[in-house]
Amino acid sequence: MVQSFRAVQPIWCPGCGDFGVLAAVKKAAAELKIPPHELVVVGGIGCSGAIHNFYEVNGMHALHGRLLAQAIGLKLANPRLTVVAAGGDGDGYAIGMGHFMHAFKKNAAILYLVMNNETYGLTKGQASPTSQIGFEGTIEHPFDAVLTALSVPVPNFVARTFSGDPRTMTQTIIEALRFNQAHRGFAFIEDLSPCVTYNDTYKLWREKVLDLSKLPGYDPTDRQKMFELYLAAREQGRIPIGVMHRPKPDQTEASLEAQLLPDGIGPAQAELSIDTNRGAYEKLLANMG
Ligand SMILES: Cc1ncc(C[n+]2csc(CCOP(=O)(O)OP(=O)(O)O)c2C)c(N)n1
Ligand code: SF4
Ligand SMILES: [Mg+2]
Repeated sequence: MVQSFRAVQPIWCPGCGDFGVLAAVKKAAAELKIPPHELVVVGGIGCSGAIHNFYEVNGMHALHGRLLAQAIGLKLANPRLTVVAAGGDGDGYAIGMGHFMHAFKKNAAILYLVMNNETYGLTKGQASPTSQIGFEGTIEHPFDAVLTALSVPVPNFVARTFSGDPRTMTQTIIEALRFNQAHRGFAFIEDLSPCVTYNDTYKLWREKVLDLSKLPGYDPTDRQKMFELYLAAREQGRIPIGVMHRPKPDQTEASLEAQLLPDGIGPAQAELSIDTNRGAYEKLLANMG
């Protein structure tokens, strides 16, 4: 259920990357002056998915891997809300994989923030879809969500950030939320958010991240060029970060809710009083008889 309540102290381990994400979301919402009652954070299942408990806005704890369906439903019920879905790599890319792929093509103007720590933190450190070969004995190749996102030919906003660089993360979230506010469509940010207890990758990731925006030829409006830069960075053993897709204004199409609800009013805001709708109710009752 959607509810408003008092935030509690985070239960995350000291040093968990998710603290950085929470702080960045708070700063971004403050910078954009989004009133708390107009912001909803939908959490997945996992350590990361508890994020909405630690922030005094509307919160919703989703089913495992189903946070995107619930977040898109919220946006369609009331398109004036700013909706942030936030969860883990296990939640989003394992049990939630089907919904993840479809979210890009649906293109509702919500922000999906994945805290990727390459493990299932909450259930004590098993391998997840993004785990490296050898982690907890896994022999499968890691899944790359940003590369997959780039392959969906829809003018979404796509980025990867690193909890070790909170300033860039905040700026990226601000840009993503502005993209949503303009009803330009779906925004996806994968944050590299280390699990200091079961998979402490801070040092390794600090060495390996490569901000593609610093490279010559960087152009996030050009999907083909971004693929080339991204794959070249991967081949050098680096982890690409930065905005990977930022459609030009003329590449934009109206988001799902803007197309379905052109007057900007969803069912949650509809006028349901008997007097106003008496004619429609009577017609309905007559058809039932
Ligand atoms: C239907 C269902 N299957 C499995 C679980 C057990 N489970 C809880 S959290 C989780 C994965 C958490 O990993 P991730 O999404 O990466 O979040 P993290 O804890 O790492 O932030 C799993 C498998 C569950 N709660 N519900
Ligand atoms: S177990 Fe890992 S992901 Fe969960 S709170 Fe602790 S450090 Fe964070
Ligand atoms: Mg995880």
